Amino acid sequence: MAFELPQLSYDYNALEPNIDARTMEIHHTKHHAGYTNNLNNAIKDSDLENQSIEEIIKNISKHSVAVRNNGGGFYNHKLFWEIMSPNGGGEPTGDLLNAIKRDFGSFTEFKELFSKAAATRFGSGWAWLVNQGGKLAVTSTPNQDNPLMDIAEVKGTPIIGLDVWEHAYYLKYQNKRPEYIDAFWNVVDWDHVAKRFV
Ligand code: MN3
Repeated sequence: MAFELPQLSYDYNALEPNIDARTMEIHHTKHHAGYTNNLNNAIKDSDLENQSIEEIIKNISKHSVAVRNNGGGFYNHKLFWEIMSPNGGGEPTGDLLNAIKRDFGSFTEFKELFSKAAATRFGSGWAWLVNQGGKLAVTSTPNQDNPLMDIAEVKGTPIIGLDVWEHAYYLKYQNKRPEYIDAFWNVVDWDHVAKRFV
């Protein structure tokens, strides 16, 4: 059974002005579609065709580089679209906010830590907020790796992922990655993130 490119729950221009429509369209229809097709080609006629993307990723050290790169790319972008919304921004509430305060001191300190992880990830990669069995942690990964992978330095279940590959921001922000990171906070869907935390 082949993996399918997930549809977005909002239009390509819905995250303007924080993320521009052209970037969203190319990112979804070219990049994410490419990872999806390449993943399907990489697992064709193998037993991985019967596994979920989570199962594949958790045992990534056993699989090919093509499965690692494209399986990661498939999973990471699916999560990325889901944790953003045109009605996003603001601050989390409830259990998630309490956990952020407990593990990072305050929401502001969490944002600073996450933004720094995103800004200082050298080259292409992702910044993450992960759940480590109830405890929250911030980390980053290179390329299309993610914290579910058995090869990850810092492991956990991703609840926020921010794509900091240049293809995610270059059309609008050029080399100003920190401005893209600042804008990202305006579109984070905290209701969805809270569901992933539970
Ligand atoms: Mn990307």
